[in-house]
Amino acid sequence: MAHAWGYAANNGPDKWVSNFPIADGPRQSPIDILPGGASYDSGLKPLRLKYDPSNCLEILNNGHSFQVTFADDSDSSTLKEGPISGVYRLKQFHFHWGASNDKGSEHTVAGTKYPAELHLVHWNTKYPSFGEAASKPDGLAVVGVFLKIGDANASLQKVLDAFNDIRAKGKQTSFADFDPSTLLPGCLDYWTYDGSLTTPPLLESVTWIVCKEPISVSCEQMAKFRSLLFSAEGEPECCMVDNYRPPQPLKGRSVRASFQ
Ligand code: SG4
Ligand code: ZN
Repeated sequence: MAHAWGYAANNGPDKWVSNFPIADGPRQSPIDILPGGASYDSGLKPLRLKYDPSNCLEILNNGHSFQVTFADDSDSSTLKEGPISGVYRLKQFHFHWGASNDKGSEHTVAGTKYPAELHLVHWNTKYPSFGEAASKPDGLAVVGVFLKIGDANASLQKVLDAFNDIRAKGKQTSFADFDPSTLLPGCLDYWTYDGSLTTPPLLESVTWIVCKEPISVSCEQMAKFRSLLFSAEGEPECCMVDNYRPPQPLKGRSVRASFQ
């Protein structure tokens, strides 16, 4: 991989292994979720999500995706229960999406790709910081939510309306008073498995919690995602699309379902 990692032919997911050998590791993400292969676990609790809109800080184009970041110096925005124990704090949320509506999600369900996938990233407060947690086997918990084409999503629109200020890589702007729970589906049934970050450094530290029920997004809203740029200001413009890693081998892991 001659250049920094990305999603192009010369630096994309197939090339990551040369700089990040864990790309071929035992618990890589995403995966293709086979609903028939997931085992119902009656011991899995409902997710307890508590988000404080006043923790929402800013929105940033990092050249791979855009993310909305949260103040994480107290336990005011947290994920508890579900498949995890202890308290995990919300750090940021971001999305992955396609150049067209037939692709874009990282996880797939029996081979079905959704046009986009939302990731809410949380870290285990038994560690002192996100940075320390990110390399521990139980350090992170990411809630994944699929987006499917349908009605326009009013909550998502608030996020998309900030895009004019973050079109290019490295741009950021304040983004206040947003409640990420407004992006969750009505039903919080989920699949869960042990996995990794889906981008370099691909650390095997993520308890994945993938919601069964998608949220809706309109075609016009998907077009807005595709108006962001991978490139920085002054560089040749390169649209931010297809910023997803394809499914990785399950390698004997179990996928559990919170629902029957
Ligand atoms: C996206 O590139 C985010 O913008 C990254 O956030 C994130 O990295 C990366 O995806 C991997 O996260 O839930 N898809 S994922 O496994 O959260 C981290 C930042 O660069 C470390 C902060
Ligand atoms: Zn992600």
